[in-house]
Amino acid sequence: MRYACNFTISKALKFGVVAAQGSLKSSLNLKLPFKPSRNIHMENKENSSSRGALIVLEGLDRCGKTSQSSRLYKYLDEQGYSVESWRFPDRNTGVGQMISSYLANQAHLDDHAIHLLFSANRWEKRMLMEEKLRSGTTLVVDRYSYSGVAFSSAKGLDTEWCKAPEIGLLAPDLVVYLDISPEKAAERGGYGGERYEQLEFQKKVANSYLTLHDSSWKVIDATLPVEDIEEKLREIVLDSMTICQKGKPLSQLWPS
Ligand code: FDM
Ligand code: MG
Repeated sequence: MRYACNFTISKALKFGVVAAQGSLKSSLNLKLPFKPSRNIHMENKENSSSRGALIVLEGLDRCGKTSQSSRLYKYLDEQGYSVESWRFPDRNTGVGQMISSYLANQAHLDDHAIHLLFSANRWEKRMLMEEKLRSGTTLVVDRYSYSGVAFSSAKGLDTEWCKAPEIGLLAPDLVVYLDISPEKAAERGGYGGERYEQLEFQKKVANSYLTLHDSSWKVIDATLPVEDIEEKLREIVLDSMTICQKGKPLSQLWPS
């Protein structure tokens, strides 16, 4: 599946500046001797709920998620946006360390128990996530609740049961699914020794992901050249950031 978009970055940015100039001029009734900056745009009353965007990258192991996340982060940062790069599982917390030893096959846990730990690992970051977004920081997140449900339901757990502990977490503004067949991903090599990095299991995960697509999803063909993926990603991410900057309310999982 390929993603096509007519909305260009330059159009989006231009619109932001023109809108800010127009509303400032009319409310202050004076000529601006300067080009309004993004800060001025955010202080405008109409944009009081302006915020950063929650951008999530999802896909099978070896689909290129992690390198695209870091390229995207670097680009946004260089452009002067307030942005942070996050990932789940966040292995730095106590819960994250339990998850990490499970994935390394050093700890053995019931499938339900590890599912709840992955979820708890997101809940322990939820408040910080909301604070960052409300303060105008965009978060580029490598895996989120969709990984949680796709991987656990691929083991045979009920999908609705898997979704339940995720209810109330912040819903992403955009989920980018980097689409690759399990066979092609495996051909790329570089599967580590972690628990889920096996072709037969990844096939089941791919099927689970298919059931999770919702209106926040965009699909990019992960077999395209890296630069092409990067360009498509930037375009849809900037589009989503523009909408959030204009004051899109935060919402919660799961969207209908
Ligand atoms: N994973 C990741 C889950 O099973 N549930 C989750 O909620 C999340 C976030 O953990 F195999 C799986 C997916 C992957 C593994 O992720 C570690 P990384 O991105 O390969 O570190
Ligand atoms: Mg991995």
